[in-house]
Amino acid sequence: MREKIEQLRKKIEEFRAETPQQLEEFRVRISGKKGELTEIFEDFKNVASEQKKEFGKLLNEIKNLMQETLKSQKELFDSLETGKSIADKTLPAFAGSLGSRHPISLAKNEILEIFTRLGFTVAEGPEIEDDWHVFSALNFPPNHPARDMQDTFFIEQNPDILLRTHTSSIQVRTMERQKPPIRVVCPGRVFRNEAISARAHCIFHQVEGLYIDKNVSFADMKQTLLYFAREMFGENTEIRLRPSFFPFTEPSAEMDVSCKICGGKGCNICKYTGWLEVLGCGIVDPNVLDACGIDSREYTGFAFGMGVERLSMLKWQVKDLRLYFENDVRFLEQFQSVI
Ligand code: 2NL
Repeated sequence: MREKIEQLRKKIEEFRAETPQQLEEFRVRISGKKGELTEIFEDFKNVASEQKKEFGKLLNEIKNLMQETLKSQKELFDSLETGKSIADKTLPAFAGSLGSRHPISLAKNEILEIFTRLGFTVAEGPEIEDDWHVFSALNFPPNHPARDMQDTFFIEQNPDILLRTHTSSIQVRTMERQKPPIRVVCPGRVFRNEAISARAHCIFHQVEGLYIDKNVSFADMKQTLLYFAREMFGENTEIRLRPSFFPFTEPSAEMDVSCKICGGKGCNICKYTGWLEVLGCGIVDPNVLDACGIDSREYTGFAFGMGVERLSMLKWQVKDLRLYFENDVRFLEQFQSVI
C-alpha cells in the first residue's frame, strides 16, 4: 500500500495536461469511480487499525495534492481562454527603464535646431588644435593672457599644439575651406585651465555661430539673436546688448535676456536685475576675415558664442554646475520628459 501511494504521488506530481481534455481524463483515471486513488481509499478499509493513522495521513496528503493539481491546471486553461493570461508567453517582459538625454545635450540640440531653422548648417572640428586656428587667425595679440599656460592646456612637447579654448577654431576652418555666404553653427567641448567650482569647470561646452555675406549688419545680428532668444526662452523674452570686447569682433557686445522667472521684476535667479547674460557677439573683425582668406572689403559678418552649461542652467534653473558632471541619476532622471 505504501508503495502504491508513493507511485501515485509521483504520477500526480509529474502530470502536465496539454489540453483540458487530458486534464479531465486524468481526473477520471485517478479520482473517478474506478480511479487509482479511489481504489486505494477502498483498500484503506482493510488496513490494520494500528496503521490507520499513518496511512490516513498519507492518503489525505495525496488527496489534497490531486485537488491542488486539478485546480491549478484548470485555472491555467481558463485564463488562456479568457485572454487575461498568467502564462501568455506572447506578453512583453518587464519594461526596461528608459534612459534620458543629458541636460547639456538637450540644450545643445535645441540651440542647434533653432539656428538650423534659420538656414545655418552644423560643423564640428578637432578638440586638439594648433595656435593658428585658436588664437592667431582670431586676432589674438601675441601676448594675450589666454595664450598663457595659466589659462590654456598646452601639449608639453609642442607649445603650438593645445586643447581648444573655444569652438571658433571650427569657424576659422570653415572660412578657410568655404566661400561666403557662410552660415554655420559649431558645437563642441572646450578646455580651460580653471579651478572647478559651482560656476566653472575646466571642460565645458560651447555653441558658436558665424554668418558672413555681403552687407551683413549689426541689425541682422540683433534680429537673429532676438529670434533665438524667443525660441529658446519663450515668446515674451526681450533682449538687450551691452558693449563688450573680444579680440575677434569689433564692435562687440554681450547679450542679456529678460529673466523669465520674474518677468523682469527682479528675483534671486537674475540677482534682482531682471536680466540674465546668455552670450557674447559682435561684427567679425576685418583682420579675422582676411586671415581666413575672405576679402574684408567685400564681405562682412557677425559671430556669437555661448556656453551650453550656462544656457541649460538658465533654462531649467539648475543651481550648481557640478550636477552636470556627477551623473547622479536622481538629477538626470528629471529630464526624462524633456525628450
Ligand atoms: C562668449 C563670446 C564669442 C565669437 C564668440 C567668433 C568666431 C569667429 C570670428 C569672430 Cl571665427 N567671432 N566668435 C564672437 C563673439 C563672441 O563668444 O562669451 N562665448 C561664451
